[in-house]
Amino acid sequence: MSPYDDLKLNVETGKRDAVQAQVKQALDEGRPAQEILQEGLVAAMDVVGAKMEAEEMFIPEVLRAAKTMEAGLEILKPLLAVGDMRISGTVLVGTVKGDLHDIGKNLVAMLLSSAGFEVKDLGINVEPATFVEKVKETGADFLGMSALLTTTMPMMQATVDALEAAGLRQQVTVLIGGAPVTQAFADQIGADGYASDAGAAIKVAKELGAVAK
Ligand code: B1M
Repeated sequence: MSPYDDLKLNVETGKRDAVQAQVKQALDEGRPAQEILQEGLVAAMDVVGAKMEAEEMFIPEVLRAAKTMEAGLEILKPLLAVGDMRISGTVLVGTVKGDLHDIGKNLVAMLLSSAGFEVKDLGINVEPATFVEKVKETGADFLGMSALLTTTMPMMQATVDALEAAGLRQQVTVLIGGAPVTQAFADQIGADGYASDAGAAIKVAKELGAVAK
């Protein structure tokens, strides 16, 4: 029994108003925004994922749950900001080609932005060539790629290779993440960093930023 059981069920079943009210209530009770995010909203999506895998939930219901989760996240957003120190660094973020999942990527973008990075979000289903073009165009310091499907992870490798072929690999620090992505995979494809969640993404970007050009 967790204090977030009701909230999780309401995310799962798409009860937007109830979710927003419960998030507000949890904040009023003094619960930390990070806890509400992880143990409530993100945990609900893990239940949804398990049900999706077991074919107990289907795409329209999963989408509804995702939108409901985002409605809860809207309320937490201002409280998840992690500081106002400006850091010199531009980060391009995007979900790789073939992949439409963007909740995690949006969360990473939001927290990086609140940590002081200048973030440019390229959206979902981003081709390796588009990542390369945008790195060239913006001179970004970091490229952050997200993948939620094992079948789209190879697009991260394709993007790293395309950066190499364009002679841009040394100019940009590549950071990757997403549920199926691991440090071992990051090492394998020659990415500079891996982060398991949005909080870790900031930490890794700051560490890598300190050693970048
Ligand atoms: Co999708 N889906 N989905 N789905 N979906 C998963 C990923 C899945 C694990 C569900 C399951 O079967 N258990 C499974 C993947 C299996 C696999 O590849 N091993 C799956 C599948 C199979 C599919 C489809 C193929 C289903 C189908 O059509 N038959 C299809 C593919 C569509 C496509 O992309 N081409 C599909 C579709 C969808 C929806 C569109 C319905 C919807 C996405 C809506 C949207 O994003 N706007 C959806 C959803 C919601 C999910 C689950 C349930 C939840 C994902 C989520 O938003 N989590 C997911 C199951 C799960 O992950 N538990 C599932 C919450 C979010 C905050 O976490 O995205 O992990 P996450 O992000 C985290 C970290 O990973 C990390 O930080 C984030 C915040 O802490 N992170 C980074 C992410 N990116 C990062 C980048 C970084 C650093 C860290 O650096 C740059």
